[in-house]
Amino acid sequence: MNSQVDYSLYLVTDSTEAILGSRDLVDVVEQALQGGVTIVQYRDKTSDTGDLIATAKRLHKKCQKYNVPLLINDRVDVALAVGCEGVHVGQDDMKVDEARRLLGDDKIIGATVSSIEEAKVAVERGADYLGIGTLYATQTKKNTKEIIGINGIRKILSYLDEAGSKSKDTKTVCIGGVNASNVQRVIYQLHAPRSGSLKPKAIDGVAVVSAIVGARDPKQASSHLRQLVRSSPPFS
Ligand code: TZP
Ligand code: MG
Repeated sequence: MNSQVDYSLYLVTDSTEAILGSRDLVDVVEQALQGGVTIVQYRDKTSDTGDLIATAKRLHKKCQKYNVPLLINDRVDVALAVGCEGVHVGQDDMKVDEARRLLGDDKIIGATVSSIEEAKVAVERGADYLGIGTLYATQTKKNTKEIIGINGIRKILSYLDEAGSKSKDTKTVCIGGVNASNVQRVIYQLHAPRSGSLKPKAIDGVAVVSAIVGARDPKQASSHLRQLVRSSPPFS
């Protein structure tokens, strides 16, 4: 399953007034799908369970139309209720191996990691992919403590490259403050050769929230980001 998943332009949703405004999330996600996002995570920290399931079902229909996987942030129960393609768990959520027991081998399970130690544990527990961050400070997740920058992400990618086949097979995306103005520089800096250090494992995608959900034209923003990512080595 994992080998067929395209993580290159990973959309994480946000339902807050500050980013989504008064628009309908499902409309915004459909525009992003039209623009070419390759995977979607429904992230909603405030809705109650009934509303989460209702919105996730609507999102799943749209994602299926574009053959794009839908993951649910935090909530394995919601993913099970909806029958979507998987979940994304943070360090304070259900553990990856526990989620795997509930969801089975065919579903996608991703984990947020900010350090080599967290990456090691998530890989051991069977994560399909790692969301590595936070890259840059962002208004979208104000309370994030772990701003690790390009160097922090490079360290984790280098560790994964050296730590064995399971780590090598685990997919990776970076998250935090990525937008159209910096995405090509970010991708370049993550892989640029440096004297005295190993070349990190190639990243599989970039995850964005406000650069798409907060855009005036989410379709155009997605299509632009997709073109920027696709034309950057190692994606090109
Ligand atoms: N996890 C780490 S940073 C972040 C999440 C969910 C938010 C990223 O938002 P943006 O708008 O792409 O900077
Ligand atoms: Mg979480």
